[in-house]
Amino acid sequence: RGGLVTIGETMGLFRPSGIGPGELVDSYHLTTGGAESNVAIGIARLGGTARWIGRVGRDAVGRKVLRDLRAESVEARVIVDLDVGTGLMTKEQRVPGRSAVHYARADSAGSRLSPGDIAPSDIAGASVLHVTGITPALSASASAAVDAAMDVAHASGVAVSFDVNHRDSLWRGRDAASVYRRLAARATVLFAGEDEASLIVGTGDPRTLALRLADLGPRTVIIKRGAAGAVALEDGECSVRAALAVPVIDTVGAGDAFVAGYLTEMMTGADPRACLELAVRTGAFACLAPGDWEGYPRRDELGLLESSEPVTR
Ligand code: KDG
Repeated sequence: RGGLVTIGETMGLFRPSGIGPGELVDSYHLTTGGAESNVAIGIARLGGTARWIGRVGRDAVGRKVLRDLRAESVEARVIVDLDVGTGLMTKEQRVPGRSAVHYARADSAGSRLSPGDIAPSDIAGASVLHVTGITPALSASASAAVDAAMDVAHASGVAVSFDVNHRDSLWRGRDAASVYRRLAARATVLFAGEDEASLIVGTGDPRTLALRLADLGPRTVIIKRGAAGAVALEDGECSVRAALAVPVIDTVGAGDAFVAGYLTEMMTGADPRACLELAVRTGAFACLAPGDWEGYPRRDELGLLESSEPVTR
């Protein structure tokens, strides 16, 4: 048994060459991104084993998704949908360090994920199944795929990690909170931002939010607070960790990096304090480079944030 397995949608990502209105930047670079595959890349960069399962279209973007994941040492099991294309998203930065993301993913290949795409053997051999609240928003079949994957995980004693990752524009008036409550109750480890936690259990300070989320069922709850750090609650014990201050270029993907850091350490049996340490460090690296996952650290780079050497040779 070993490593992480995750399911979700990964899209082509148009990254602008600079800051300004999207229609006026010089050019766009095509890269890829998806919350779950970002986590898989984060784990692989840190030396862990990660597998991603998802659907892409029969197009160049789908081939690029596969290529990027394999180049990052993620075991990708891709189902090629012959009828529709791979989803796309475009980033725009009007203010340094702040990004807007626009999706073109309605009825994309990734959103057609279904329970039949989940091979029990993909899940049963892992130590952690990671899912997010994005997938159930995509379609009824994608939502059922999350449930099917969790069923296999529960039947095989695989821990379930659930990151709420609320994307308001994908829910279009549907009741996201009740879906999140149901999935949180089935999770072993739950990650939520403060706003996401408030959506599920009402407002409160981070510790109160974590306690109320733990009442839903997960053994461990982590409240992600971005630049304010993070709080982890496990078996009633609370650990608090400040963030590392870095010059922020692009925060999109930092939450996934945080999760990758946390789960990498958790899979070695480390306690929440050690998991938070790697999580905030990995999250900080993610903010230093444009793109969702490009800035994620390798093991031997983790100390660079404290290095005083302007050049290493
Ligand atoms: O966490 C970053 C991702 O959320 C984003 O880049 C793409 O998966 C994505 C989504 O659905 O928002």
